[in-house]
Amino acid sequence: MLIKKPEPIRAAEITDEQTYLNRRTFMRAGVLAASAVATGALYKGLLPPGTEEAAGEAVARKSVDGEALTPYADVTSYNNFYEFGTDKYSPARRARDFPARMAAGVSGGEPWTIAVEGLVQRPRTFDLDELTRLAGGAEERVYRLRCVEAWSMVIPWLGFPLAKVLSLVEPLGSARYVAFESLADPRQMPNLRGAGLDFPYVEGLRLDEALHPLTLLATGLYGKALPGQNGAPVRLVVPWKYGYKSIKSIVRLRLTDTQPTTTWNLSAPREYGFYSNVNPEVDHPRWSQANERRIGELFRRPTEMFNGYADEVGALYAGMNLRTNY
Ligand SMILES: Nc1nc2c(c(=O)[nH]1)N[C@H]1C(S)=C(S)[C@@H](COP(=O)(O)O)O[C@H]1N2
Ligand SMILES: [Mo]
Repeated sequence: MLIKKPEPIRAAEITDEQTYLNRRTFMRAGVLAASAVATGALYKGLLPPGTEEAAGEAVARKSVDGEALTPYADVTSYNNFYEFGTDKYSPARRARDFPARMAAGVSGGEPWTIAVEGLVQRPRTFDLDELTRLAGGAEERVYRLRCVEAWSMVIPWLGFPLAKVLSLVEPLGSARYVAFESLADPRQMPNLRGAGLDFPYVEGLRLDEALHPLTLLATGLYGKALPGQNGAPVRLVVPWKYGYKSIKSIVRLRLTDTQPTTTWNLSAPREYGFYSNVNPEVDHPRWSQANERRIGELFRRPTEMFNGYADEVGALYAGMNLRTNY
């Protein structure tokens, strides 16, 4: 996998997270400056006025505001990935060698590709390495991830803005949404029949959400390639929405003019809406969303509107009723 930032990748071969943090302190200023510049250049004209600048700054600020990273061991052992099991610990056991199996050709074995199709000028299937290169390489982004089950983590992702991918295929004027689809391969995934969900896992974003500079296609975390349990080799990360929007092991993107079906909305429409914005004021029908358990911490903390990204993304929902559009 081609990644633009050779130095931190090597640094992170060291699994010790404190060492990683120390190295990171030296790296991040330069990396973030570079990403802010790239972001500014790319999104001119695609976003409502004001959003672009706010988002560029956000990337830098949210990455350096001093919140402790969730330890690597927790990020990679406490997961939701129903295709590999419905409890938190099965994915780490059952998906750990998923990327290696794919690469070795034991089952599947072809290089990972993502098809980008639908309402676009240039539909295309990308090899993931090629896509990473065309997107300008992977950069580091530290984001909070807030699961709908009221726990959260802080994760240093490696990835590139989804907007870069969309610009490569040139969305048509009629495109209003992006639909995402995960791999659903019974040779790879042991729990496609046991989860009580329809697979492939599908998700969706409004086009302006998909184009927002915070929306990331992640190929790594803690400076390393994504472990299977975290959605290898490529997954979405939408930090202001509940974790289930961040669909794993993506094989297809489709630009549409109608709102895409989403797995959790299909399974329990009253509990999981299309928007799924983190909102402490709108409780899940069966539990409160007012606070959360940060994995590794003792005391619960209050949940923030849009998971703390309100300054950057609030404008996307101006005038919308966030109780009915949950
Ligand atoms: N394909 C797929 N993607 C998925 C899921 C899943 O079960 N299948 N679970 C979601 C949920 S509920 C959460 S909270 C996040 C968890 O990501 P993490 O394990 O990397 O923390 O992945 C999301 N993406
Ligand atoms: Mo979740």
